[in-house]
Amino acid sequence: MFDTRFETLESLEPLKKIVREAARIMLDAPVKAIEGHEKSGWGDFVTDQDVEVQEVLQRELANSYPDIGFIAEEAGMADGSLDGAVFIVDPIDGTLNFVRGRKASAISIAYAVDREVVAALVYDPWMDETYTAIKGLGAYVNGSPIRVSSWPFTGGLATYGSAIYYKDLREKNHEMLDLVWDHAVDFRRSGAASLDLCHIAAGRSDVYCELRLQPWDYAAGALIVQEAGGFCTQVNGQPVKLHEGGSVLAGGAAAWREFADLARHTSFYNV
Ligand code: LIP
Repeated sequence: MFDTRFETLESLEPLKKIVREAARIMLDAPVKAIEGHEKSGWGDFVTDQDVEVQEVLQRELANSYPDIGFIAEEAGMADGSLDGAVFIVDPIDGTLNFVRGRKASAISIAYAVDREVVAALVYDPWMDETYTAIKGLGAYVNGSPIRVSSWPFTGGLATYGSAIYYKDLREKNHEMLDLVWDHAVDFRRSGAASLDLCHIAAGRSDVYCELRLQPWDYAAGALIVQEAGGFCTQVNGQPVKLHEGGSVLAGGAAAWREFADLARHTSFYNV
């Protein structure tokens, strides 16, 4: 069943308003007062602001859309929570950047119906850039259409992510970086997957890979890339997973295909 709730770009305006209100918490937080508390291990942080932003989003979304479920990073994913219509939310994607005063973090909201994302919004409060997409209606930043680049992986600008707290992925990450080192013109590591994906969608970089993320990191960004004419899948080409975390590979057709073909011969292809 395709939900008609978000059928036009204008229908996203109430979401934008809610996100901008919540983002004030990030913008107004005096950096010295931001304390990161470790979650799953060294380097995986949550702040009071993550929880506060999430609480505002959950309250305001429930007020405006009482029949839509809510899944978020700091609340986890209960069984069955993906059934029907649901928001998949990362209240602050790029938390470690936020803790350290590095202005590379975003609020990410995906809207899924029957386990398919059909609308997406990522807000970068530092650049005041709102990325949006509705399935079949294209992708936009601040209302202007965006398209992925046509650069191939070889000679293109690569972006990647590698959460150091996943010690089991050490060798696979090194293998991924070797691939980047051998083919890309250069690489960047932002620390916020949702922004990495939006920059792919806007053609500001050409390919992005990260071996282990959570659905709230990429659910919105994946639709934005796809609606910008790109591909966003797991490294092995399978659709990204919403019920659990997994790898992410995104890019325009040329870069995505070249990276995926090269990755086929690596140990991280089916990570
Ligand atoms: C972050 C991701 C990033 C990844 C970090 C972290 P968070 O999400 O956006 O790409 O490399 O390790 O997982 O935890 O800041 O929401």
